[in-house]
This record gives sequence, structure tokens and C-alpha cells, in this order.
Amino acid sequence: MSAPGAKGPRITVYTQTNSKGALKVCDGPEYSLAFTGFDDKIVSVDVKRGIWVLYEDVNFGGNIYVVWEGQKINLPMKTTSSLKPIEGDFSDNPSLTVYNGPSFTGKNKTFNSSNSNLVATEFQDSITSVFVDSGTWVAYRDVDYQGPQYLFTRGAFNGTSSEGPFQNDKISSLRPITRCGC
Ligand SMILES: [Ca+2]
Ligand SMILES: [Ca+2]
Repeated sequence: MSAPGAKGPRITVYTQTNSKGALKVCDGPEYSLAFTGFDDKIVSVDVKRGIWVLYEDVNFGGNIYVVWEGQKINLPMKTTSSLKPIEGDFSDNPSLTVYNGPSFTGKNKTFNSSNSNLVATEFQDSITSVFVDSGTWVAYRDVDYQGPQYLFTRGAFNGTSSEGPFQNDKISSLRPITRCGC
């Protein structure tokens, strides 16, 4: 029999690339990595279960970096000071609608899969509100899933996001979180 909570979120963080160096297994929120030896030291992660958000500041503040189940990756930054799992669904039919006006007004477009480059669309640097019908989505300031991230879970987001400092008229790429870790 598996122990209670064996299905809960779990991530292992490492101080060296490729899951090497000192490691720490986390099963829940870590509001501050200060005094743990891992503050601004995490460079790779192995996500066993769930969706996790890494924050550059303590108390879940500052820019975010989202990682999810199946990902065993090196990070592009070394700034993580807190982290936590978030409730999110891995939908097989993700759906997110963007609007270029506030409160779900103006032109809109529904996405059901990733888009690495919005530059050719009329939504490049013009998204102001977002509605997620299904799935969990990560949007990026820059094309090709680069730059600061904004996390959107199911629900309505008017000029903000569920995690990360959403910036109006900045999103240039977006993608749904999928179980394969792609
Ligand atoms: Ca930090
Ligand atoms: Ca942009």
C-alpha cells in the first residue's frame, strides 16, 4: 500500500545541472529558501508530480518560472527563493481566449494549442484580459516561450494572472501545460 499523500505534488531541486549536487525534495510550499542552503542556488529540477511555480523572491514574489510533471530540466536562471505547487488541470482539450481590451472586450481569439510567436497576429503585445475555459496556461513576454512568465489557471483574468506579474500588452507567446512535459 502506498503512503497517504503519495499522489500529492513533489519536486526535487538540485544545486548543479542535470539533477546533480545537493538536493532537496519538496512536497509542499516553501515560502523561503533562506537558511536552507538553496536560496538562489537551484539550477535544475525533477518534477515528479504536479505543477510547481518557482519565484525569484521569498513569499512567492517577483518573476516566476513554471515547471510541471515529467520535466527534468536545467533552469535558465539561478534566482529561486521560494516555490509552491499550484492547483492546475492537465486538460486534453485546453482552451484559452485572449482579448485586446479590458474586461473581455475588444478583439478576441481562442487558442487550443501552443503558439510560439504572436508577432504575425493582431494580438502581439496587445493582450489585456484572458479567460481560461480549460487547462493551465503559461504566457511569455517574448516569442519562443522566453522572458518573464505569467501563469493562467482556469478562470477570468482581467489585466492580471494567477501567478507572476502580468504586464498589459506584453504577451508574445503562450502554451498549455501538458503531461508529457513538452
Ligand atoms: Ca532570489
Ligand atoms: Ca512581448
